[in-house]
Amino acid sequence: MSETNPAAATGMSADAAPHRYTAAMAAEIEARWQDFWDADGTYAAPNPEGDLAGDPAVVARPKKFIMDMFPYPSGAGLHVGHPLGYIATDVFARFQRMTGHNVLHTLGFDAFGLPAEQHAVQTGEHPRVTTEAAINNMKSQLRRLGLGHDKRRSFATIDPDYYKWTQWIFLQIFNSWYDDEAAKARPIAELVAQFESGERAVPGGGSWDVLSATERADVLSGFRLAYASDSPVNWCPGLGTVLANEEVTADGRSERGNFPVFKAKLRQWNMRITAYADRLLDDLDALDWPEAIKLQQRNWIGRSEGARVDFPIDGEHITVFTTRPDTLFGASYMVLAPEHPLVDKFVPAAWPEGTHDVWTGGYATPGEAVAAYRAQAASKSDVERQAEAKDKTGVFIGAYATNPVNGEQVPVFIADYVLMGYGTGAIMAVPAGDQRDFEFARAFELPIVCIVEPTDGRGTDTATWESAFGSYDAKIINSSNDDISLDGLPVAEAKARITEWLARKGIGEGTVNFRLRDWLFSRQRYWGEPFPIVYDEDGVAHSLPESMLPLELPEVEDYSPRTFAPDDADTSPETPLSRNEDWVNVTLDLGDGRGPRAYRRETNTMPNWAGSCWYELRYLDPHNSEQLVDPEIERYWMGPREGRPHGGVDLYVGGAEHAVLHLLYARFWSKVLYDLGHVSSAEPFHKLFNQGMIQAYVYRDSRGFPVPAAEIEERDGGFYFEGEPVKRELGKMGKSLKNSVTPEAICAEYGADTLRLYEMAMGPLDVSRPWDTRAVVGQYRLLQRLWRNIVDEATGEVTVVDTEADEPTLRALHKAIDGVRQDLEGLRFNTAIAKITELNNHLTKAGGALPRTVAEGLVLLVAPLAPHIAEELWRKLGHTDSVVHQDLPVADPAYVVDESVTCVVQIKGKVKARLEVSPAISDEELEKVALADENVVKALDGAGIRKVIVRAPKLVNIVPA
Ligand code: ANZ
Repeated sequence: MSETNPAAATGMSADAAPHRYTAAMAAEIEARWQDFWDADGTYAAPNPEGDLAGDPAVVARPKKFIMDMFPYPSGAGLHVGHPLGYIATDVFARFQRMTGHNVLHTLGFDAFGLPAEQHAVQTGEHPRVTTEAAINNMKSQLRRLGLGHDKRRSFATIDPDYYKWTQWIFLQIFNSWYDDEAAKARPIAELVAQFESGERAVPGGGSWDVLSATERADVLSGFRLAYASDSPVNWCPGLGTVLANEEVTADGRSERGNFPVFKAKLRQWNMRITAYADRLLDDLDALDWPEAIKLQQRNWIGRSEGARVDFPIDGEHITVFTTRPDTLFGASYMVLAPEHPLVDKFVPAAWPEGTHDVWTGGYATPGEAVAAYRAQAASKSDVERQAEAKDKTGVFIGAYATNPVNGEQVPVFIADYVLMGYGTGAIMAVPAGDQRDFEFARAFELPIVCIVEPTDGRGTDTATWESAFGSYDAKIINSSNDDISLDGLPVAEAKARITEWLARKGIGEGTVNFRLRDWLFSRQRYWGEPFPIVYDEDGVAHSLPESMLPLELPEVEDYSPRTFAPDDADTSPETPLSRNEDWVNVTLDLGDGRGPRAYRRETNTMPNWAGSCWYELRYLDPHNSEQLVDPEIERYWMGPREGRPHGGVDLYVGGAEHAVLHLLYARFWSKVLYDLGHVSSAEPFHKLFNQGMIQAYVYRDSRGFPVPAAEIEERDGGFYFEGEPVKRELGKMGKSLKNSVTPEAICAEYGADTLRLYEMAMGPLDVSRPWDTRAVVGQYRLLQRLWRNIVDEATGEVTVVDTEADEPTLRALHKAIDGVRQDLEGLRFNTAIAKITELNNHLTKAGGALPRTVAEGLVLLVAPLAPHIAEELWRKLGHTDSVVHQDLPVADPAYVVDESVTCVVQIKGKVKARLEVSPAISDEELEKVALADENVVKALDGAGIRKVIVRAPKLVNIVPA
């Protein structure tokens, strides 16, 4: 695949140097050590107890739990972009092992997923078959990279032994409720006990014992952390399933596959993640995550402080949510979401006297106008409805409400810019302060009352305004009644005062509103975890007892979900599981004292996110058949420590695309398990790091089609394919852009150690970088020089001597040790490699046989990055135990500090400053340092410079102009 033959590239024939480090030798060394590590269990991390318990001395060390976001086993296999993060965590894990830690590092597979299922729909082949083949292929690809995984701890989410516990956790969530007072989840049985004893009033009134089983189930459903409900959901006909809000893109399409998404009313399972909104926000503070990801989570959760205010209408009231109760005196109309349930109640038979023409939409009656507008709104996604730039539409419903602060009659509209799913689904419109209201008011010729004194000089005559005015620094005006005045107050104070007034009058209260919605948790798919839920003849949902888990997926003939018409309320999607009557209809004894009965199984499956919501816990205790995880083992690996109050994985590396999906869901499950006492960690991942992407050049012909990148010729700065010029751009790596490079190809050409070094040397880990196959050879040469510094290429014998190293070599060695340690700790692998390269070059230049201590130091430094060659050299140096568990050397500070010399800086012959500089400093560098010195700048006092005479490292003489 590459033009360069590495043996030829070094200018010597293989015969002259039979023991040169070549691709063939790398292949042999790497395979041999990989076999050894597997057989020896070199990477087995001992647990404090259980079947993976091991050496207590190792367990006594500080622990490090280092994880990758586990991969979906794609049928296409890995290209060189995929392992970037896996190599990084492996280097870090090796470094931690060599600095006294008990390191848990392994990798499993997130294996339920759409691609295998779509393949099954098309071909009838069981998704398990394709998925397992893909897992095996990926395992062998990963093995070739020499990753130090504890393979005893690997699993796939599709293993029934694993999803048994996913189902078990679902039941924990189903069987619990959120106690707001205690601010935590509790078993639902404790809520039932409160209803029974009367300690808690039954919602809707009445006593618990007179309720029927169905009525009780309905009440509990309103509390359970997992509940089924009929609600408008995101229905994606293209995927044949409903989707969570997190899976719908900003332009209202499916994140996967980019299909349009519609709203449909369906009975679905939800997770009450909203109960945890505050804790999900608050606990972010103590996590060591990139600020950008924290911000995305904060925005997604979207906490808004404001007030609910009641607007009287026809002896009832409409409650609005506003973040600006201070603007109440400027509320000149109201808007309800078209779907708002109260609308129908207030729509009169005829338009009131004097109704403005533009308010009616041209309809003869309010009823017709409302019906027509609703139909129009239903066909749009939330995003389309909220789009900033669009013209505001709506209709008057024919009724007026009363503004509670000034008694004014305000017309009530429905308009699609108000969403049912946010706040109360109703707003008070303040056109002077809110741009959407302003545009609406202009379109519908509604009054715009100025209630904030503009600070931008536009004046208070709103007729001349071109937009709403919003500023928290401005003062409130035109806002008083007999009882309260906000005039002259700044916004924050006015908010506080009016909120207090509303509460006192019983017409409103301060409230916090969240953007976060409950998590839609069921899918109409085959290839997911079945719900451990059955329904009795009354439709009441029951949990399966733990003894019936795992509930395995049945064999089916047809994997496709059957779609339905989203606008037809009588149809519903037919799930692949529902066609299996034998599996669906069962007689079971649930052990609840009711004896064997007929039940119908839930036929939806869980979303793909379920398996990744808790997998870190299973790595800890993967074979436990009695418990999800032994609490003592969990506490050891995940429990809170100094500086990490919520516990969690010590390092979690993965792509930034999971900011609100996986990372939010996993945090939520952790908190439920924590509340229920199953784990000691309330957060799954203490430190998160997002690696950059490996990009690749895409070459396109004159028609814009990608052409194979491997066959491009470069000459005179241009690129050619079959003689024709092509254009080069940066893009993703992959089959469709014909620019994939496989790790196997690079391993065959240079070896896995070279590939590892190259990926780590390409740049800082969090930055995206273009792959360049031609540059890989640079790291290969580094390893060849390393080898040659220790091994005689003619005889294969080590050349080290048992003499003391000279001073410059000791300095070079200890500086490298010091720098590499710091860089590896800080995940700066590229600069660590630069320091090793520098040391290696120093040794090459110095010539002669290396002192043993220097050779060993060098090998140990290389070991985390290029473990195979390091293991080989370590053994050649006479050691009988693996390099993997050696201690990384510690730098002797005496050799690390730079010797420095004092440089005198003179201006017009007078000494103005003395600088401590490196003896090796260049004239240019020294001039820069001298001119930037504070005392020099002061002495020059702005005068120009005629001439600078530099005699590095001791003297700088400045002649001012
Ligand atoms: C009056 C007002 C005056 C408002 C003003 C804003 C500025 P966030 O910050 O996102 O929470 N709103 C409330 N519920 C809504 C819904 N269901 N659909 C669309 N808009 C809704 O925004 C809260 C503000 O968005 C609320 O405060 C309300 O408008 C609007 F100068 O009330 B405001």
